[in-house]
Parts: sequence; C-alpha cells; structure tokens
Amino acid sequence: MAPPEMLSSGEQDRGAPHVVFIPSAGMGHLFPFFRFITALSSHDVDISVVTVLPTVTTAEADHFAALFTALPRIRRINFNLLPLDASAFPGADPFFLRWESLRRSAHLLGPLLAGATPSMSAVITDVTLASQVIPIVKDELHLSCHILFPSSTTMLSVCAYFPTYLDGANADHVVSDVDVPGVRRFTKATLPQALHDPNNLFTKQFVANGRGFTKADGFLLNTFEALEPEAIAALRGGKVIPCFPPVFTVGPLKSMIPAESEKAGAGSPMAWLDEQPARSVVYVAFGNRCAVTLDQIREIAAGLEASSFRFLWVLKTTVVDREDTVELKDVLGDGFLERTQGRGLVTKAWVDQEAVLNHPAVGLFLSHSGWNSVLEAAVGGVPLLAWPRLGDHHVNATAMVSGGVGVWMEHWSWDGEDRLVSGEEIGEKLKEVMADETVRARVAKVREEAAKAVDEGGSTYRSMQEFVAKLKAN
Ligand code: UDP
Ligand code: G50
Repeated sequence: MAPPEMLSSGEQDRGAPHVVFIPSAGMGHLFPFFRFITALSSHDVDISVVTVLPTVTTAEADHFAALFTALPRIRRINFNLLPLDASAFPGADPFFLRWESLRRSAHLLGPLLAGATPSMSAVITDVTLASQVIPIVKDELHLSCHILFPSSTTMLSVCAYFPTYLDGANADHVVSDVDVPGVRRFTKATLPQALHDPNNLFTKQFVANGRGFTKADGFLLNTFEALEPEAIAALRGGKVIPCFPPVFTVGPLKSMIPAESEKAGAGSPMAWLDEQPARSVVYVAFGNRCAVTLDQIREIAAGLEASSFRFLWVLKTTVVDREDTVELKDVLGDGFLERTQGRGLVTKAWVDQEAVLNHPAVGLFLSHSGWNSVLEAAVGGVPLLAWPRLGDHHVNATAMVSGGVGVWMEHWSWDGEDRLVSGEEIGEKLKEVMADETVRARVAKVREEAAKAVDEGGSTYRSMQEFVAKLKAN
C-alpha cells in the first residue's frame, strides 16, 4: 500500500500530537468537522484529514477546498473507496449510500494510516463510521479513537440507548415509543422514520454504531452545558447506558473560513440584508438535504406573502445540489417573484447561513431544525420556528425547545406525508412568533449562555482544554 499522499506538509512542531480526522459525508456532518479542525489547529496539534473525492455534492467539494486553502499546514490523505453496487439499495438516500461505501472500505484505512508521517497519535471520526473505524484504530493501529457527533446530544442519547431498547423490546424488533433513561420519552413519531424499519440501511448502520459506542475513547459534542443539561448529565452519569465514554462539550462550533461561494458581494443576500431594518426579515432554510415538495413550496410562498414580512428564502428542490436545475420562477408559480420583489429574496445558491443568522436584520428563522442550524440560531440569538422534515429533526426540535432557542410546530407534516400545511397557517404562525417577546427574550439569554460557554473559563473552553490535554498526554 502506498503511503498517504501528502498534499501540503509545511513546518511541523516536533512532539505535537498528530491527529487524523476521518469525516463522513453531507454538509451537516462536514461542517462540525471543518469547524472543530479549525478550532484545534490553534492548539499546537498536527492535523491530517482523510478526504474522499469526488464528494457527493458541490457544496462539500467547495468547503473541503476552502479548508485546505485557509489552513495549508493541514495534510490531506486521499482515500479511494471500494465500488458499491447502489442497485442493491433501491431508493436509498445518496448520503446513506456514501456512508455505507465508507463503512465497507474502512478496512483499507488501517494500512493507509499506518504509513502516515509523522506517526499518528489519535483519530477523530464521524459517528456514521464509528462501529467500523473504532476496531481498526484501536485494535490494529493501537491509537485512541474519539467520535465527533454532529447532531444534538439528545439525539446521541437516542443512538446510544436504541440497541438496548431493541434488545429489550420484542423478538420482532417492532419499534414503538422509546424512553431514554435520564433524558425523555420519544414517541414513535418523533424518531427518525427509518428506525421504524429494522431492515433499513440507515437503521442497520445506526444500531451497529450505537453498539460500538462504549469502545470509543470519548465523544466530541457540538453543544454547550446550558443548552442540553439533562442529556449531557445523563450520558456522563451512565444513566443512558452504563460506562458511556467521556463526553467533551465543544459547541457552539463556529466557522472561521468562508468558502469562495460565500463571499458577500453586491447583489448577495448579505448585501441585501444590509438594506433591511433591524429584525424585519424572516429567514427560511431547510438545510442541504431536504427537498420540500412543489405543492408545499407554493404554500410556503403563499404564507410568506400573506405574512407581509420581508424574507430571505434559501430554496432547494433536490437532495443533492448538483441535480437542482429547475428555474425559481417555475417552482414558485406565476408572479410570486414579481409581487414580492424588493420585499423578499429567494435563492438556490449556497448562502453563508452563519453570517445571515448573525445579521441584525434577521428576526426569525423558519428551519427544519438540523442541529447546525439550531446552534447557529442560538449564537445569533434568532428565534427558530421549527418545522422538522426528516431524520433527527424531531428529536433535535425537542432539544431546541427545551434549550430555549424557539418553538416547534408539532403537528406540521414530515417529508413524505401526504398532508400540506396551508399558506394561511404558515403566515399566521410567522406573525405570531415574530411578535412573541417571550421567545425572543429566551433566545437572547441562550445567546449569552453560548458566548459564556466559549469564553475563557466557560464550560466549552474548559472542555476543549481538557481534550487537548488528553491528546498531548497520549
Ligand atoms: N448551510 C449554509 N448555506 C446553505 C445551506 C446550508 O451555510 O445555503 C449550512 C448551515 O448553516 C448548516 C449546515 O449547512 O451549518 C446544514 O446543517 P444542518 O445540521 O442545519 O442541516 P442538514 O443540511 O444536515 O439537514
Ligand atoms: C441524518 C439522517 C437521520 C438521522 C441523522 C442524520 C442523525 C445523526 C446521527 O445525520 O441522527 C447519526 C447518524 C447516523 C448514524 C448514527 C448517528 O449511524 O437522515 O437520524
């Protein structure tokens, strides 16, 4: 096996620990990696990142490029995946397929990483690869292995407990409500839909990963003490499952490097926001991988129009960005763009959401409650109106509400449900939440707590120091 390809080496600090990151796929999984890598790079640590090309989406490729340009000392280790016969998984989500490919190629990581120079001291991998990567790192390479978990700690508690739940449930593995000890009871409808089917590809990965958790050396979590105190305490106290590894709360993770496509120029959403009054704009975005149906998109449009608010809407019609070729005017229907010109901006392009949520003009965020989005709303102090679409979004929404970031429309439909939420209802709800001073005051407090956590001496600051000390002691 050839040694890893070192695309950028640069000066190295002798004796600094060499940490290898093994990220997975999907921007919601990559962003926490990029942000944590950036944070760790200021701590006298040598860093390599295992990179698979081509990526599933253009956004992923752009952001990998931005990372390596901004931090030239970071090495890239190219990883070639074994081919996967996608026809064996008809209809599977493209990201689940990529995770499966990574999992099935994981045994190639041993020889690839064994040849790295300087020799490595620790591996940090994504949760989607946990059960495959941990044995290789620990048993073959004899290194420490930490898991970076990209979703809520509340979701981590579900993932950790789910195998125990299944073993105790019934022989048929029929899933019903799941009561996670020390955290809360999740109704069947709140769990990721895939988990209702034990044979689903996602479920198999999820259960295998959950079973592998106790062998990890620790978990890095994009949260902070004040946001999810119960879930953090339950995991630390061994309530969810006995002997859960140490957890380091390192959130809110923040970007320090904009991608080329995010630079704010004339005509950009950021320039448009600069011209809007304080807290006047509703920001609408459902992450990278939610394809809202055409009918529902039209109802959202009607709701925005009826609310009379200004709005910035990042609209995606496909799961994978490079397949999104439709014209906005065709999606939105006759006259919408003309009628709302000046008052609203709709874009299919990538926007720097973190910057948007820190802009004073933004007063409300209509979101799917992807975990990165929740953290970004908390940092910006923008109330979030959660409309979960799929996967972990409902579980995140429960954490987001109890953490004080916003409100959740529990009866609004999931993706795949044949039930439209009317424009009238959306418009009314936007007006209600925009006027809700209690919600705004709570998220303002969460924003303060988030800032305190990362400040010197705060809980996140201390967790990061502890983790770096652990790396250096290895
Ligand atoms: N994002 C962005 N610009 C876009 C779309 C998404 O910056 O045009 C970022 C967003 O800020 C968040 C991440 O992509 O950091 C999406 O992760 P999240 O967990 O919110 O949702 P997912 O896409 O995984 O469903
Ligand atoms: C994507 C998704 C559904 C879903 C999640 C997604 C998560 C994140 C954590 O990221 O819950 C997680 C993912 C995979 C895994 C274990 C944990 O094997 O569409 O629930």
